[in-house]
Amino acid sequence: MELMVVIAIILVLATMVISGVGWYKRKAAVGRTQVMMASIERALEEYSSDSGVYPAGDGEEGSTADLYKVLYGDPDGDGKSNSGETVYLSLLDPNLTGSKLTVEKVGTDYIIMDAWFEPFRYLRGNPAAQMNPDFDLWSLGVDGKGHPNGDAKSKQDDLTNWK
Ligand SMILES: [Ca+2]
Ligand SMILES: [Ca+2]
Repeated sequence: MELMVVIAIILVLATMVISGVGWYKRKAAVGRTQVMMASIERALEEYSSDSGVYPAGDGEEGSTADLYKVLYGDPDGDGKSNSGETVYLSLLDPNLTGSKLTVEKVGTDYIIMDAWFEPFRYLRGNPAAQMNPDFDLWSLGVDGKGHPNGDAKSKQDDLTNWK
C-alpha cells in the first residue's frame, strides 16, 4: 500500500515537471518569435526609409520571400547577399546555423520561419485586407493556424504586429 502511494506521488510530480517543461518551452518559443518579428520590423523600417517603399507581400505561406531578398540584399535569391546591396538583417543568412532566425529554401524561394518552423506571414499592398496602414507581419503561433482564415480560437495564440 505504501509503495502504491509513493508511486502515485512520483507520477504526480513527473506530470508536473513535464507540463512545466512544456510550458517553459512554449514560452521560450513565443519569446524567440517575438524577437524575430521585432528584428524584421526594424530592418523593414530601415529599408523603407532608404528606398521609400515596403516590399509587397500577399500574406500567404511564401509571403516573406521578397522580404528575404530585400532585407538580405539577395535579389537573385541564390542564398548570398550581392556585393553592393545593403544587408539590413544579417541574421537572414540562410547558411547561418543556430541563429535566432531560420530561413528555409522552399522551391526557389527563401522564406522566413518562426520558432515552430512555420512561415511568417507578411501582407503589404492590399489596404482592404491589412490591419496596419504600412504592413502586417504575423506568426500563426504554436497551432500553425490563425489569421486571416482560421477560427477565433486558432487566432488566440497568433503573434501579430497589430495588437
Ligand atoms: Ca545573391
Ligand atoms: Ca494560431
